[in-house]
Amino acid sequence: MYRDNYIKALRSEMLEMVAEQLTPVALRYGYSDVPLETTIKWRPQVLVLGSYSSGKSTLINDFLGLKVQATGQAPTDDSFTVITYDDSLPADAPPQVTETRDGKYLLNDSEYPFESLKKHGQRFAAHFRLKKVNAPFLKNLAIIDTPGMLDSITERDRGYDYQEVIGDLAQIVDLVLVLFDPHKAGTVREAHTSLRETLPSRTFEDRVLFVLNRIDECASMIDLLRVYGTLCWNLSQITGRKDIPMIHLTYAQQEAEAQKESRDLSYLRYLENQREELKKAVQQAPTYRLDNLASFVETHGQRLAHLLEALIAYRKKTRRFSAKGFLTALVYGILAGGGAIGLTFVVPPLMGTDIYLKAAIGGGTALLFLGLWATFLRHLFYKRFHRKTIKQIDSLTPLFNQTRRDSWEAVRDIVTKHLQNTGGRFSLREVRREHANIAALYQEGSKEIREALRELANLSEDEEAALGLNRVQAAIAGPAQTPPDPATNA
Ligand SMILES: Nc1nc2c(ncn2[C@@H]2O[C@H](COP(=O)(O)OP(=O)(O)OP(=O)(O)O)[C@@H](O)[C@H]2O)c(=O)[nH]1
Ligand SMILES: [Mg+2]
Repeated sequence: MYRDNYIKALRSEMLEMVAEQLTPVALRYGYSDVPLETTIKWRPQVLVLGSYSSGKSTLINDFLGLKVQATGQAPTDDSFTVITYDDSLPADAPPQVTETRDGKYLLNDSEYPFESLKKHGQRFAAHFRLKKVNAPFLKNLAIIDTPGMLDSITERDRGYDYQEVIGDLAQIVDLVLVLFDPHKAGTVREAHTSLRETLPSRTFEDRVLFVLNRIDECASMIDLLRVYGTLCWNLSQITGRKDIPMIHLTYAQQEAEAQKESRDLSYLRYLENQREELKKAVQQAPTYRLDNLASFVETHGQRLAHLLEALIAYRKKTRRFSAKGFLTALVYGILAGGGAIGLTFVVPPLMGTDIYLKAAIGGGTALLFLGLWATFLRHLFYKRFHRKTIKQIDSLTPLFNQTRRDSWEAVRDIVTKHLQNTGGRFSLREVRREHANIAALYQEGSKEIREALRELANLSEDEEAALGLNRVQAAIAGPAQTPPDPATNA
């Protein structure tokens, strides 16, 4: 109970952090159209991916203890189904589907985190739905069943971009199960690529569980080893890593039972069906959610800080440019004045004038030149400078490592747009203040959150409740010191 409360409190503190500190800045600069917390405020979610007929729906039905999803040998289900808990029935009511809602409702109700998927259009909306079930398995999480992956030629007939939808969902959810089956161990490549592109690389490996399902359909132990080997090889090609991620080996007990008579399944004796283990891992989704939230704060904090840093760098550059421009104008003004005085000594009608008039002519010419610069030339040069800086926008920020390059990639166009829209005129003080807040949040705040999460994993329940929360509350109360202005490095 302590643990649950602790997780809940930690979660709401982090949401508050996002809503109060990141969202206002994200909305102001066009970093996001909707409040950032929209996608993370709902319950923890698990996304189930895999090729068609790999047993996704059967596995989900097993978890729920109820046949909620249709199953079948051919590609059976071409919809995304969010399955969530309904607590409106008495605790002893038998598990059942209590409500079904269509995609339109789901995409337009701000209670759910799916508003950002509206962009995938009508065809997608027609293949998206929600089911409420009173199965205890769903008490702390929702699970999303997906249409099976087909080969890429058939994919094009769907009428919406399947890879994009998977990518967007993967960003919202906390845990992704990728199911393979012995017949089609190689076809998940495309989904995996889009996952890799959309999940922050740091948490990618932790948030994906690989499952080799339907292992009861292998002809023998040797056949299973062959399939397992192929899958490992494919995964290492996809992840670019030599170490093999953990692969859960599972099968549906009832399906295996049904085949017992007709086939020799004796090799299964040597294998543990890891379904229960997988179920337990899936039920850890609320903990993954905390980790996901911490990454969310870090990633968006870092990107927003980078955005503001570039704006500060722009203003500093402008200031240097203006100072240089003024000095140059001054020098030219003095030269023009000097030139005018020189002329009074050689141009006949002025040759006889006294020294005061000569000085007045020189001073007047210098002032005239400065006036011309202030009213006309300065703006002309500034416009040129502004256009050139926007063209060479990368010069506003040092990109010394991959993280910097990634975050710049995410905000580069937003910075350009902001500079274009404002003509480079915005309050430097305001941007500096926002930058200091956000940099402190992602440097200090997220460190504290990570520490609290580590302690959550290590401590006994009582201690967790007492110590961890204090840490997080301290983190949220604000950082101890204002971080240095990173634009000085620029
Ligand atoms: N032998 C065996 N059959 C299975 C297993 N899991 C599922 N099946 C069967 O395989 C077929 C496909 O299962 P589904 O659960 O519908 O697969 P799916 O991944 O949801 O398929 P789509 O929704 O069409 O993408 C069904 O006929 C299931 O009964 C398993 O572990 N072993
Ligand atoms: Mg299915």
